[in-house]
Amino acid sequence: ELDYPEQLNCAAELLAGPPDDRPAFRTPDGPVWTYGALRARVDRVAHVLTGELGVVPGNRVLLRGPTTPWLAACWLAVLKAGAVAVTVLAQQRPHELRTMCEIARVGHALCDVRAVDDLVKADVPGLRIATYGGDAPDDLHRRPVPDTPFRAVDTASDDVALIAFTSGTTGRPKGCMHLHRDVLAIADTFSRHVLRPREDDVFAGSPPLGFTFGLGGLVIFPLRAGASALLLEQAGTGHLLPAIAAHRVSVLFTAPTAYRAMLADLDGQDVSSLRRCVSAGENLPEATWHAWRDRTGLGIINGIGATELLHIFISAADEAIRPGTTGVPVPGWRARVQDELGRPLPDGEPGLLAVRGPVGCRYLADPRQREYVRDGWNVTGDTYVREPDGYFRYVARADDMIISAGYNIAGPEVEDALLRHPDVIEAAVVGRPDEDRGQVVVAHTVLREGAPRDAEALRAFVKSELAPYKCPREIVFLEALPRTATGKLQRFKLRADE
Ligand code: 3SK
Repeated sequence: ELDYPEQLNCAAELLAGPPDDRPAFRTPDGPVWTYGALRARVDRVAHVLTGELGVVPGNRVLLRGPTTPWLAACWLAVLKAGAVAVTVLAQQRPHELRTMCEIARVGHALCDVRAVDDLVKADVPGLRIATYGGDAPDDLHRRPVPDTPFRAVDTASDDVALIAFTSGTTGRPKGCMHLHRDVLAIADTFSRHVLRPREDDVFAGSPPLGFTFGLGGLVIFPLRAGASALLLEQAGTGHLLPAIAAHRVSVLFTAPTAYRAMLADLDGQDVSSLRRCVSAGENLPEATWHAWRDRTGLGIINGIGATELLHIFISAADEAIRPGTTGVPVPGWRARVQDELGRPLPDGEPGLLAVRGPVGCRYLADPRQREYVRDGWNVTGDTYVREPDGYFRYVARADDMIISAGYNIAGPEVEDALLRHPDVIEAAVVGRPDEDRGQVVVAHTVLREGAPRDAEALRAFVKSELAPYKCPREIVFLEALPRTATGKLQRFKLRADE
C-alpha cells in the first residue's frame, strides 16, 4: 500500500537523503555531479524560475534538450518550484513543439542552447525561453541568484507535476498529466519491487528523458534509491557498449532493438558490471531474451509500460522471469484481459489488456480519455493472453492482428519466428488487404550486413517454425524500419506502402 502525505513535493523527496559527496549523475567525459552539487544547481535554477522568470506554481514549463545532468536538474527545479514540467523530445520539430505548447498552454521553456533553434522556429505566442548549457551571460547557470537554499513549494501530493506527451504511433499528441505522488509511485512499485536497486548501482540506457521510460529509469529510480546514473547524449549501441564498460554500469534500460544491436557488437566488449537489464517500449521477442542470456548470463527484465501510466506495470525479475511472457502485475497493480465490452475473459483467451494501479491515465483536455479509461480500468490498446499461471503474454497491439482467410494471426509471433533466423536483425509484419483472403501477411525485414536477400529461404524458415497459414506471402527487404522518436515501430507506414 502506498501512503503518501497530503502535502508532497516529489522533487524535494527525490533530492533528500544521500550525503553531499555521493555521486548522482555522471557523463562520459565531464565531472561527476554529486548529490550536493545537484541540490545546489537545482536550487539555483528554481531561484531563476521563480525570481527573474516569474514562474508561479501551476505554470507549465517546457523542457527540451539532449540527455544531460542539466536537463535533469531543470526538471527537478521546475517541480521543486511547484510548476509543471512539460517534457518533449529533442527530435521533435517546430510544428510538433507548437502543437504541444498549445495543448499544454506552456508559458516558459528551459532549453539546451544546442536545441533552441527549433523552439524559436516554433514561434509559440508569448513563450519565454531561457537557455542552459551555453556561455552567454544570460545562460541559466550564469544568472545572479540568492546564495541560499530554495525552499520547495508545498505542493499537494495530487498536484500535477508533469505532462508527458504521447503520439502513440500516429495521431495528434495527447498530453498525459501525472501527479507528484505518481512520480514516487513508479519508483515505489516497479523499481522497488522488481528492480530492487542498490545505492552503489550505476544506471544507464538509451531512452531520452522526454520519454517517461527514460525519465523513470535514468532520473527517478536512481535518485529514489540514492544511486547514480550515467547520462548519455549519444546512446546508440556504438556509445552504449563502451560506456557500460568504462563506467561499470550495473542497471541498463533500453529497448529490444538495442539488445539485438548490442548482441551483434558484443565481441570483445566488457559488460560484466551489468546486473539488471530492463527492456520495454516494445515487445521483447523470446529469441532476443535467449540470445542475450546465452551471451551475458543475464535474464532481461521484460516490462510493459505506457506514457499514460508513467512507467512499467507488468514485469518480472530473476527466477520469476518466464521468457516469452511480459511477467505478472507489478506489486500495487492489477491487470486482466477483457473483451470490447469490458467483460473479463478466461485464461488462455486473447483480449484487451486492462490495468489499474497507483497511476492512471489523465489526458489533458482530450476526448480520447473515454476510450482509454473504461469503468476505472486503463485499456492500453494491447492484445494479451493471461496464462493459467497468472503470467501475461503479449499477442499484438490490438489493431495489429491480421485476419487472413478466417485465421487470426498475431504479427509479433511471425516477427519472432523471423528473428530466430540468423540473418534477420529486424522484422515487422503487417496485413495487406486481399480480395480472396481479407488480408495476407507481409513481412518487412532488415538483414545482417552482407546477408543474401533470399525471400524464399526466409519463407521456408518461417514454415519450419510456424503453421503454414502464418507464413508471409511476401518478404520486403529494408535498410531500416520506420520508428517514432521514442523507437516505437510505425506499422501504419508499412501498411501505407502496401
Ligand atoms: O511506452 C512505453 O512503452 C513505456 C515503457 C516503459 C516505461 C514507460 C513507457 C512510456
